[in-house]
Order: sequence, then structure tokens, then C-alpha cells
Amino acid sequence: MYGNAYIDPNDKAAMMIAGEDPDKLAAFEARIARGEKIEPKDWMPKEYRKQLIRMIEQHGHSEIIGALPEGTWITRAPGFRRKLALMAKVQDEVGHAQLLYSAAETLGKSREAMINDLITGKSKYSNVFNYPAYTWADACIIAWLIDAGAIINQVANAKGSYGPYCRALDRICTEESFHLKYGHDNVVTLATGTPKQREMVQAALTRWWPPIMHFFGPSDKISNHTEILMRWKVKMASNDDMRQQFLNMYVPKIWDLGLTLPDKNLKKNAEGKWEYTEPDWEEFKRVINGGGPCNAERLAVRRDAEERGRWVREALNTADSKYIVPLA
Ligand code: BYC
Repeated sequence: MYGNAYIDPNDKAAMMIAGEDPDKLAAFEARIARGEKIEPKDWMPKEYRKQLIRMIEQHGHSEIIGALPEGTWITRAPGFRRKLALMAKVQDEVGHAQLLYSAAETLGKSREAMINDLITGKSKYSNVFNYPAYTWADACIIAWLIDAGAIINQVANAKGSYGPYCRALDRICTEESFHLKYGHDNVVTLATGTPKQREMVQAALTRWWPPIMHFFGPSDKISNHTEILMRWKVKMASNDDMRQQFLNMYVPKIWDLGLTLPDKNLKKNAEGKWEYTEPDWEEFKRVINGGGPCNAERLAVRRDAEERGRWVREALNTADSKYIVPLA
């Protein structure tokens, strides 16, 4: 019961939608149950709008910040073909941010406000991009396994309820599937290469495993937003379910390459579920709240880019600017 009826303060979902018009809310939820897409001009609960802005904006930030660890390897990628491929991948990731910011803008938050919240540290972005890419192998592990995790999440959520986000995710997934193949090819090359190359890729995998386990979000027991987001089909699977899907698809591939994972408890049980050591959620919280090894460096790069790009934005916003050449 919503509207003016008594709301149990322990019922998180009910508290989030308290005060909404019960008829409108029921019609909205019926549309979602029928699998219809919600479009920007449609009525939506305030909490739906707020949650979508938060999630899509954080996703957009993850894409542009995510371009940084791999981006540092463009000039040092082994061989011209890999340089070209990595350059194209990094460019794609930044393009994904453009798509996502456009989707979030349809909900009423300006791009300037989103970028401002990123560079002032108010808004979050994916934990994984706060770790350094020490070697070429780190960049390869990112391209294979972080992109793999992202695809699992995005393919599921592309079937969700908010039209602009789903359409952006469809396009992103198509590009990400190339990234995944590129990353896999690089990791296979290293894993089947010289002893030094194998050592390098194993060390990178060992470094990246804990952040990758964190990537899918906190365990369902402690996730804040999953219940309401799944109710409204923004998230199409819980954090733990996505993590399970990832383990199911990628642990066998990793083991097939003769690589090992730094978790002695990792195994598939008799029910077909993966068991693993509980990730360190304190470390996760520290990293997503600004205390990771690279948070300060990543935000400093974005602040610098914001300053350096100011004249371009000002020129574009000035109708009679000397910088604007009319299109023929
Ligand atoms: N990192 O209630 P929960 C890419 C936060 S980029 C940081 O479970 P939710 C790529 C969460 O925001 C693709 N923070 O949250 C790019 C919340 O904090 P607030 C990245 C995280 O939203 C370049 C709190 O923890 N993918 O592939 O229900 C190169 C509680 O969590 C994380 C996306 O962004 C995290 N990993 O579920 C290469 C996918 N996890 O906001 C590759 C879109 C949780 O209350 N996002 N938090 O302060 C989602 O699907 C969901 O937001 C999540 C989390 C599954 C990540």
C-alpha cells in the first residue's frame, strides 16, 4: 500500500516510492511488467528517475575514466597493429561515455553537472579503474576480463525498462564484443608465448582478480539499490548472479590457458554454483570512495582535460565565434 497508507520504515522499496500517486505508480509498474520501454517524456516515479541518473551517469564516468589505464599503453603497445587496435578501443570507450551521458541527459541532468560531479569526486565510477596498469599484460587483462564482465552486465540490462539506456547498451555491447576478442587474442598470445610473457600475464591476472570480483558490485546481502532496480527492470540480474555468470563463462577459459587464480576456495559445487572467498568489501568501499591507488591521479587527468577543453566548449557555445566555420 502506498500513498497515505502506513509504510513500514524497514521496507526499503516502499520508503523509496512513498508519496507517489498510487494509480500512476500502478500503471507504470504494469507497463514494466508487460515489457514496455519507458521513454523520457513518460510519467515515472521520482525514485526511478533518480536511480537511473545515478547508475547511467556512473556508467558513463566509468567509460571515460576506464579509457585511462589502457590509454597509457597506446604508445607502448607491441607492434603497429596492436597500437591501432588499442587506439580504436580507447576511442570506443570514450564514445560509450558520450552515448551514456546523452541517455542520462534525457532524465534532466545536464552533462556539465555530471562532469562536475565526477571531477569533484561526488559521483562514483567503476572500482577497477582505480588500479594501475603496470605492464602491457595488465592492459590485456583489462581488455579481456573487464570487458567480459561489462558485456555480461550490459547484455542483461539492455533488455531493461528505460528505452534510451537500453538502446545505448545495445550499441555499446556490439563494440565491446570486438574489445573482448582483441583482449582474448592478446592474453592467448602472452599465455602461449615465452616463459617471461607467461609470467607477465599470470602476474597481471593475479593483480586484477580481486578488483574483477568487486566489479559486479557488493554481494546481494549488502547491495543498497538492487531490490528497487530489479523491481523496475533497470537491473536484470543481481550483483551475485552476474558474478556467477562471469565465473561460469570465464574461469574455465582462464584455466584452459594454464593460468591460475589467486583464490584457493574457488570451485564449482555440486549444485553448479561457484564458491569463492568472500571479496574484501572494506577494500572495495575504500576504493570506490576515493581511497584506491589511482583515484587522485585519474581525477587529476580529467580535471586537466576539463580545463584544457574549456576554450573549445566556449567557442561552440558562442554563436558568432571566430572559431566556428559554417558547414557548406
Ligand atoms: N564500482 O547497491 P549497489 C567498462 C557502488 S566500463 C564502483 O549494488 P547498484 C570499460 C554503487 O554505485 C563499464 N562503485 O549498486 C570501460 C553504490 O554506491 P552509491 C562499467 C560501485 O547500482 C573502459 C554502492 O556501491 N559498468 O566496461 O545496484 C575500458 C552499492 O552498490 C560498484 C557499469 O557501470 C563498482 N564496481 O549496482 C574497459 C555498469 N559496484 O551510488 C572497460 C552499470 C557498486 O549508492 N552499473 N558500486 O553511492 C551497474 O550495473 C550497477 O550500478 C552495478 C552496481 C552492478 C555496478
